[in-house]
Amino acid sequence: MDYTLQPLKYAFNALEPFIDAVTMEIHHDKHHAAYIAKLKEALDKYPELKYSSVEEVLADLENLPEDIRMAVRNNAGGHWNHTFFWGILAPKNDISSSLVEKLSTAFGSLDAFKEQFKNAALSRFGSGWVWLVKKEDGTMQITSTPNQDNPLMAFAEVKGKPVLALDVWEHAYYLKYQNKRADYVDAFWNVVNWGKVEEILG
Ligand code: MN3
Repeated sequence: MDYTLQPLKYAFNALEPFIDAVTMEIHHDKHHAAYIAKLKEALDKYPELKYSSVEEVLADLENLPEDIRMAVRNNAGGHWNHTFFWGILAPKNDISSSLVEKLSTAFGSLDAFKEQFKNAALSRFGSGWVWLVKKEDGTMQITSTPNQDNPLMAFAEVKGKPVLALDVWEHAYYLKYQNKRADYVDAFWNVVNWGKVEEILG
């Protein structure tokens, strides 16, 4: 498995003023890097375990040796979640009329979708993530997970393919927004890479 931290496809300050450069740099270079290092450290204890991708690890958590299972769950989750998150952010954020239509069909309207997503972000107690998921039956659902769990994990409350994600750990917003998670969620809509979201949704 490749343990390289991929660079962002945009500059740390590209999402200003909505997500500040210092937060982006620490979040990517320190937090994300640490998840990768700790994942490697855990899996290195069992060289006989061979995985070719993070997805493969996430799908196999229940079969891991118990002494590394939680470390792998947290850190493979952290690695996957952050890689995904960087990909659905962008400084330019036009949303197509076809995606607005899909979200409106599923949630009532684009505003209603944003409202429900925000409510999920605000009601996640402590650290975690909010997701828009495409389920196996093709329908979309908003869900949230604690810590670094995600909808790809077998035990997730709502399973499916992540389409959009928001990191609601304090490290993602505290420098700029302090305790105002709601303001961070509102700002997030300005830096969503809707083109990418639509591509993933398929
Ligand atoms: Mn984070």
